[in-house]
Amino acid sequence: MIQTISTTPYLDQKMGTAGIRKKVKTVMQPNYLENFVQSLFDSIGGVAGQTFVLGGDGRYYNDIALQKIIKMAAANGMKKLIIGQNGYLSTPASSCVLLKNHADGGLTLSASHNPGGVNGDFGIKYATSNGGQCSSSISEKIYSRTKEITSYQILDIEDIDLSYIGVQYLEDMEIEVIDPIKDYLEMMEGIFDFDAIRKLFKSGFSFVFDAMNAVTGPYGIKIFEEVLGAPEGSVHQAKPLPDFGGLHPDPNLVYAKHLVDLMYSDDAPDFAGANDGDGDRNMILGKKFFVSPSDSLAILTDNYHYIPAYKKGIAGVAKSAATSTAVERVAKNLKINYFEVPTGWKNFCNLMDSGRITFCGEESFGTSSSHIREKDGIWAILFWLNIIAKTGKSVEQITRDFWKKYGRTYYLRFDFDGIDTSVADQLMADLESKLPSFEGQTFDGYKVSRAHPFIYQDPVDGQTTKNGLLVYFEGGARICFRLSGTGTNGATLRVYIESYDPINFDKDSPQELEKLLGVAMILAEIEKRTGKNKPDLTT
Ligand code: G16
Repeated sequence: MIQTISTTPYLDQKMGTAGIRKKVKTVMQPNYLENFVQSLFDSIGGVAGQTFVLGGDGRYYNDIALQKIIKMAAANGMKKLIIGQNGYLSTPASSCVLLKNHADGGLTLSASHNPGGVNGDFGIKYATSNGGQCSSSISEKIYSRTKEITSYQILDIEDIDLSYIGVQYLEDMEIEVIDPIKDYLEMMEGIFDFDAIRKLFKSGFSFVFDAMNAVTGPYGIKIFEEVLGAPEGSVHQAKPLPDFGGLHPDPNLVYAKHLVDLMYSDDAPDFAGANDGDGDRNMILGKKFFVSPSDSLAILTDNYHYIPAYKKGIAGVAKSAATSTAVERVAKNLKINYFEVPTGWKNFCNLMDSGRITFCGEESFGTSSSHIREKDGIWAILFWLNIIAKTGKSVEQITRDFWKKYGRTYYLRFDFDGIDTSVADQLMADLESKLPSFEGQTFDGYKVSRAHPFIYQDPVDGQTTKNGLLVYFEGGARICFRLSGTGTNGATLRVYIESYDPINFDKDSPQELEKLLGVAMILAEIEKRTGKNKPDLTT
């Protein structure tokens, strides 16, 4: 039944910040998916005798892709595939299952927060045996292979039924269909004080979890409603849909506006959390209050002692360079390790594997710890609930206490979307060459103290990565410029801006950062080069 099918390469199968992401219609081209999967298998020396975890966020085309991958895995001699029932596994649950089973690798079919449906995006995240996404050197190898592939192997058989939990065999390959929630729930029970959170809900604490019609809906119902006792109906948009019900499943102030509107209304519950398509991102809101992701990382770190699993201490914390510096002040105060890494969760993994850090997070609504090697949306919400249950304070009080202790970092990210790739590349190259000349100059009242590219040397494998350009100003303000690695429509220029105020915590962030945005536009000549006089998206 094994067929060897001849194919010709596609030249655009390069992985970005987190796996490969393409328009669904691109992936539907003949042999497109098969070429990528076979190239992946080939470039890691084949998968004969290996065990992989397979799942996804249920987006459009996942059902077809799952079947193709199962048949290719068997044809390539894989020993075992562990698959989430009906093909569902959130990205954090996938990492959890991979680690628990000591699997060799994992494939999560997701384009994360990108929209779904036939006109949306499809993606594959590839994790290695440490539970985290593969390093850039492995993705480069896969990319090289995609450019020379001539054939792939696949079984010519009927589709496999993934609706029953249990074991079945395909040729010599074992397929274990698992409950996608069970292992993940057990892990969360081992980290947090579930009894304290149960009491909190019992006391009438009102709560909404918005799953954005994506994969964590069933996880939310099980964990928050059934196990922790949040009232039925607390989980909104709980049914995973292939097109996310038309939503852009990215939990931020723009794409989760419905939730923000609820939280700023007079009917707002005490707490709201939201996740993205594959459940690795999170947004935290209190009554008429939004917690910026950079602050959230810093607040969780400062409050680690409320969580049973971290009570004995944490080794350190890391953030991406683009993320605000709020957590740096916490690390200094707690006297724990502190690292800044390039954007991309994979860059935290060596630090976790080597015991250098326990927590990590990014401005792009991602926070997690070394319990897995991915960011974890539900983990972050449980962490907040656990702090609230222990302190009896609201989201706003906890955040204000934090600002009082450390000062407030005003922070926003401004995106300029759909730029011609060559224009964006040239903009970054020219900006980089001009950076040294900015030092000492004053722009609209902001004096540049230093300006340089962000270059990271991984302390474990010694690999050097350049990612983004940084401009620091006297007084603690900072601008970071970088190009996104997750888009599917031209280039997105991301401009991350922060300022620091040790005393005044009630300024409006857009107003506070307006002048610095103007400075960023001048430094990078954004309008002249892109024709855009304002960002397309502010988060
Ligand atoms: C991925 C990565 C994150 C990164 C984010 C945005 O998240 O895992 O590390 O911060 O993309 O990356 P970029 O700025 O390059 O678009 P996700 O949730 O999309 O997997």
